[in-house]
Amino acid sequence: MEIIREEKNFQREFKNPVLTIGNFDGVHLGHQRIFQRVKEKASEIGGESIVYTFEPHPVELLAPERKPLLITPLREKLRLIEEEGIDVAICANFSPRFASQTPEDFVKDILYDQIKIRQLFVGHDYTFGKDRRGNIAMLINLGKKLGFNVEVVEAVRVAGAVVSSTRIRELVQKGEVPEAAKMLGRNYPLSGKVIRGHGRGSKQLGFPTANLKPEGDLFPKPGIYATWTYDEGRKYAGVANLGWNPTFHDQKFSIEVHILNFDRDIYGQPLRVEFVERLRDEITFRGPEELIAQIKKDISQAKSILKVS
Ligand code: ADP
Ligand code: RBF
Ligand code: MG
Repeated sequence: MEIIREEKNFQREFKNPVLTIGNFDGVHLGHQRIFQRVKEKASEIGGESIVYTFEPHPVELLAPERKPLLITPLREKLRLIEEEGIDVAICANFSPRFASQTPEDFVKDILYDQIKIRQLFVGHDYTFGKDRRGNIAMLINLGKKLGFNVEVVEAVRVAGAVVSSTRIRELVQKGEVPEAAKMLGRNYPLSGKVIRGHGRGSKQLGFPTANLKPEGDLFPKPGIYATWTYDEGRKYAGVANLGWNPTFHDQKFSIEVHILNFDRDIYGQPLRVEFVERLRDEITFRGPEELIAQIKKDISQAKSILKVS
């Protein structure tokens, strides 16, 4: 996939561009359906499939008090869009200058004159621009006036509920990670490098935990989870703890994973942890013995959830 980081003056012409526009945070099942339509259309007319997205998330600039925690940091989002089989991702810098364009000017100057779209796909609830003035009706009208076709892709539902980035954020923050996974089409992950803690996991408890410095800022509800951890392309079952280690009066919030059947020094390495199911809240135990007994129970519960022995 080609990644273009400018919004204007593209270095080349696009061949029969079929484009969709949006934030696509999470690249969830609804987004995936839109990308499939774009790809189908592109292959039908021998054109290029293009996803036009923004960085940072427009709401961050337009209404900072409502700034969403991202499901997918930019790098992860682009990787997932590439996995969908899209040819080109255009990532426009959503600056104050960019935001000051009217929706009509943006569509005419950039999408129509510069990129020369003739086919546009949008999600069922797509809005853009200040006060959400850019909407589907406006796009359809502009399309008729300028000469491009707009197709609206219907919502995907999971157990009757419309799949949306907002809903997925809520589910993650409530610890309902299996429900989030059903909407995402994959488990909710956190990626980051392994950092140093107090060294207590291995020395005092016999359960070393890789402490993660996460890339994103959308965390599952604090507590204990069954997880899959990816290290150098290999997948390991495990148990993660998100919280403050109250038994040891730690002040700092930490994200730690004990990886099963694993014994390696991985300080400084990148790790990806997927949250499969929440087991319980963090508890203040009277001492390490009680905590150790509980961790053993957590591990056996996680094994049964992950179907490993
Ligand atoms: P810290 O407080 O620095 O996190 P720990 O005592 O929790 O120290 O040990 C964690 C470190 O041990 C990890 O960062 C990793 O390098 C190593 N390690 C070895 N085996 C495991 C395992 N099974 N799960 C997690 N980390 C492990
Ligand atoms: N610490 C707590 O204070 N309360 C807990 O309930 C708790 N549960 C944990 C469950 C698992 C599976 C793991 C791996 C750790 C847990 N911890 C808990 C964190 C523990 O205090 C921490 O890993 C060590 O202090 C080392 O950082
Ligand atoms: Mg640790």
